[in-house]
Amino acid sequence: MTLQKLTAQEQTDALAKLSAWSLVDGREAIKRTLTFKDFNEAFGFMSRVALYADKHDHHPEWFNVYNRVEITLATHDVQGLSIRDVKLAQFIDEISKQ
Ligand code: H2B
Repeated sequence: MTLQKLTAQEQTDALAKLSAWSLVDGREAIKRTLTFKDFNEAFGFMSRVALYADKHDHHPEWFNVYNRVEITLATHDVQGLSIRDVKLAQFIDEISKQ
């Protein structure tokens, strides 16, 4: 089955469980900012996300300054949100426990 864009209802249901994430203005994407103790912790986190992204062929858009990581998730292939974004967001929440 080809990758599907989430329906409006599926988006609402997914976001209800991803309380740290919010919709990006003017774009079908979700975002979250995480703050760590220092750069070492932030980059360790990014390394774990990078391994997940490589394995699942689904990659975050992100921006890092020292201990802060701003992450945007979207599925370019469907120009919106898909189950892959939900799974990546869940993984990020699990490993960061913030
Ligand atoms: N990451 C994200 N976030 N969205 C995509 O649509 C996507 C991706 N597509 N990683 C993958 C790579 C695709 O370009 C490759 C060819 O599988």
